[in-house]
Amino acid sequence: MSIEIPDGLTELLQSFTVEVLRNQPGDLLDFALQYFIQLKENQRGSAFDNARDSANGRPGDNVSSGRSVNFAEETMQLDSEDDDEEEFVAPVINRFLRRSSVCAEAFNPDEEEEDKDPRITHPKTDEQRHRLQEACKDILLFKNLDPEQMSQVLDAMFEMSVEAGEHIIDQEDDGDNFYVIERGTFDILMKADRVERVVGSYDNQGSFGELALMYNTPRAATIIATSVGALWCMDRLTFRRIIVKNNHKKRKMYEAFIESLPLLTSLQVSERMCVVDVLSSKTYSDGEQIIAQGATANCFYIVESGQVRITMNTSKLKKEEGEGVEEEVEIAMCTRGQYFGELALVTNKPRAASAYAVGNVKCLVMDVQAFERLLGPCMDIMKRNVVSYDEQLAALFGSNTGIHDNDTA
Ligand code: 1OR
Ligand code: 1OR
Repeated sequence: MSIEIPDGLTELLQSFTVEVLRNQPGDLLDFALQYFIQLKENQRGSAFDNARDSANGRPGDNVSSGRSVNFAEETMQLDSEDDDEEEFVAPVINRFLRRSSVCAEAFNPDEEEEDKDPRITHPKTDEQRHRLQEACKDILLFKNLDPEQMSQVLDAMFEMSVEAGEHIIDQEDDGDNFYVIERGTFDILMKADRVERVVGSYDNQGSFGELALMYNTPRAATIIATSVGALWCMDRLTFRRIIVKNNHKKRKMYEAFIESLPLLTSLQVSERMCVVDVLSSKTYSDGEQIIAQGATANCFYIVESGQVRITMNTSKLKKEEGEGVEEEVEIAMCTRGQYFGELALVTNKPRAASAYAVGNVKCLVMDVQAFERLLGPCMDIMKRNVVSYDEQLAALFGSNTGIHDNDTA
């Protein structure tokens, strides 16, 4: 008796097997269920798209559809040999399907199959790409990427508009996307002992949602939009393929330096590695201003190489009128392994002094949220320094400067 193999069965099983190998799901049955449901939906969707497009007499356009992601925009750049396999289109298992148990995965980017992952591309107009580049230019997690990696990151990102009150992330959920803020304000909320409170906020800049993707943990906080806004999102797969791989290299590169820093001695080794994950290296040329006295603070710095001159504008210190001319005086010099820019983050005040590069300087930079999250145990050392600033300030200018009042809460 001959058994006939139905048309498409081999391709169906092959594609399913590839997705299983690529995603390494914890629950195979659950994954299979989601995979085949998605496949069916894709089939229905493309039938709908074909019908709509032929009715309109044009292929689907690229105009972003606002809050909801336009799935029809997404294209997969598969290897050229895959191009002629038109009959069977495997569903993409990434942001479409929320993972049931991300915590089961180990943090081992070496095991992730970089070259076999499909590249995800969301086509963009020139105007969208320009806005995306602007939003990403100060994102610390992107600073160490090479141009090819950066271009893959930009290709993979997609736009999302949000309304005030909208929950972008809920604490304890699985992580699906990483978010870069184009505009809008957002609150960071955390639950402790069943009480949820606001622990921080983002104001028209920054990024969030990296932790669950980096460490395969549930979301550590809730993020709620407090105004209308716009976000750029990166799917989990692309984030792991590019950013997590890059972090792995970064750890190797900075391990010895980070271990040598007196400031971080109160942290455990694993905590110091988490510090490396969120640090990025920035270079400054001779004379370039790194911090401006009086500015709002959002970063913390560790000198990696070169020297940083800290100066204070004395006119802002002397409160009584007619006390001499305005003068920018050098108050400290930071060299490799020393840090600066902690004071304003600890006191929640504007920058107390300015910082300038002397010669070519490299600094490791951390944003305020990571500073608060990771450097709590180092606060004692920092506070001791702040007390010494106060003493020196009082010795130089008297006790009426008010710069460090009520600080180190
Ligand atoms: P995620 O993937 O865990 C929630 O999803 C996101 O909130 C998280 O990534 C971070 O990007 C962001 N602690 C934990 N997560 C924070 C924090 C934070 N700030 C922002 N996120 N903080 C510690 C509070 C004790 C800092 C608060 C300013
Ligand atoms: P920030 O966030 O206020 C400027 O940004 C940084 O300069 C500040 O954090 C410190 O990290 C750094 N007083 C105030 N800030 C100082 C001082 C300082 N030295 C370095 N910074 N004093 C000098 C003490 C040797 C006292 C002033 C006389």
